[in-house]
Amino acid sequence: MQITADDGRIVALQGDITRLDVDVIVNAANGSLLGGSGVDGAIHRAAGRELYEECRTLGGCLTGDAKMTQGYRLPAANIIHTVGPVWRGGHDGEDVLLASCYSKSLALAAGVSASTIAFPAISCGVYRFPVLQATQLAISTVRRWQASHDAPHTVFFCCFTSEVWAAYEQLLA
Ligand code: AR6
Repeated sequence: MQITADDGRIVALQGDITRLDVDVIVNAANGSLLGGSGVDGAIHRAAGRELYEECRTLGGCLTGDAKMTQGYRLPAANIIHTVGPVWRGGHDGEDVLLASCYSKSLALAAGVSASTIAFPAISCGVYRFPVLQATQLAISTVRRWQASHDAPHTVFFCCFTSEVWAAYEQLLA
């Protein structure tokens, strides 16, 4: 199932991000960039050992920042690894940091002229960010980017849980 916004530049869909045939997928990583659980674990398993080897050369990543690697065994040519904020109640700059994950990832994707990019629900798993708030922030940050940039043309929000899917369904319907 998927929902496409009127202008065709935002699509929400259900599924496993490692299977998507897009130019770039985004990973919800941690500061070490050396792998973890959740979507991070799935991406490292699917891309293979070479991804880990490249990540070791990157020197980690700050919260709210993003770094790009090759996609290796994934259909996607590149992976952008971003580090979302841990939810600490909302008074610790979480909104600004999460928005930064989306905008920095979009800028890196534009830098390789990506036409399509897929995001997981950054910070909505282990990092416990409230799903509806994260979803609103993701859509508004992407819309702000798209208002002044042609690339990436289409942004996919890949929903792995029914809660995340329900939030996008509510906001895009
Ligand atoms: N495809 C798409 N989304 C997925 C997949 C998948 N294959 N697997 C899980 N998700 P999380 P975070 C969803 O915990 O909250 C890791 O250990 C998941 O259901 O992966 O940013 C990192 O190394 C949820 O909706 O990321 C960090 O230490 C969303 O992806 C930490 O977790 C994000 O959940 C990052 O925590």
